[in-house]
Amino acid sequence: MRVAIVGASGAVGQEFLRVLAERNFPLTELSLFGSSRSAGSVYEFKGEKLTVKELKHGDDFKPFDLVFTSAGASISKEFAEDITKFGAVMIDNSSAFRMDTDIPLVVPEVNAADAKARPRGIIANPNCTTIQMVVALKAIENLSHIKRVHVSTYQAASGAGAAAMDELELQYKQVLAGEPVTVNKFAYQLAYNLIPQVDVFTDNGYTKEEMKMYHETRKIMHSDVEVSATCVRVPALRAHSESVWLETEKPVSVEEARAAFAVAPGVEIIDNPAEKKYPMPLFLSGKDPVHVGRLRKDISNPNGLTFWCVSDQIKKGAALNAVQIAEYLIAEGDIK
Ligand code: 11C
Repeated sequence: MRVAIVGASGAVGQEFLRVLAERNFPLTELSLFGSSRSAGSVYEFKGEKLTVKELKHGDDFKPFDLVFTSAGASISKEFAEDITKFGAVMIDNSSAFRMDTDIPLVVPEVNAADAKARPRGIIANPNCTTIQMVVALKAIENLSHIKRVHVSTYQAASGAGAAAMDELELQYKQVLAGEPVTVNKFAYQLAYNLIPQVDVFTDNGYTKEEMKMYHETRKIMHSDVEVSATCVRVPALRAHSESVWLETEKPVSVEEARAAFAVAPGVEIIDNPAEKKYPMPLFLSGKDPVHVGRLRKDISNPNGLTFWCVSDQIKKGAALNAVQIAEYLIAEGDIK
């Protein structure tokens, strides 16, 4: 398996290197591509030094079977043809193609088989907030159809990239030193603050991030579920958290939901209020699962359940999900 990563210097690109090594992904060759700025950077993979090549139009992707892209939607659109024209499967972490009807949008725990029908050779990786929510929702959907979801997200700085994480750390230092605070990556200072806006606003008053949660959840789950999201940037570093209220067609008890989460692929329960055990982003960065806790009956709705979940945004929210899609295709013998 000859593999390439496009956007290798970014936070997700770097996570691809770690995840591929950690999972001993069956590759025979790994090449890194990036912008002219990151070309020449050297990264280590399993003891070998790899130099980032500049991403250019042409035939550079001819040797590859599989290409992970994470360099933003405009780069994905611009280079999709170059990447796929010789038969490579492109697993794209950007929002470029997610809602195109001929592009599968895949979370392996939910709709792995969708990855098989890819007329353009492209599979889209969903938005990080959607990925963790649908992994958890699937467990409940198996018990009774979910009609409605209300969700508030608590999104770490990592969602805006490595430079945003650096800026958050810098802001804390600057505030404590009484210095002027650097604000580049978000509309406002994030340190000691919460910002109830992720991405730009759309005409209906929701942000693009919130509308991604609506549309992507329906596409991945093949569902008419109604989703109303409020997405908030919080001063956590790299794991996103979500508060989820859902309404099922038939009532589902907490015991049934807990039993479903216990066996759900990709889910780990951390839920013992008596011992103050619940998922928290500080302690779950770098972990694979979607962690679910604070599970309880919604006292305002007999068909309602509510829970809290936390997952590493760069890992399951991006690189790990993409690698799991590739692993699925390999297991199915569906990649050349
Ligand atoms: C954030 N969820 O936390 C965003 C980042 O559509 O892939 C990922 C945006 C996307 O800022």
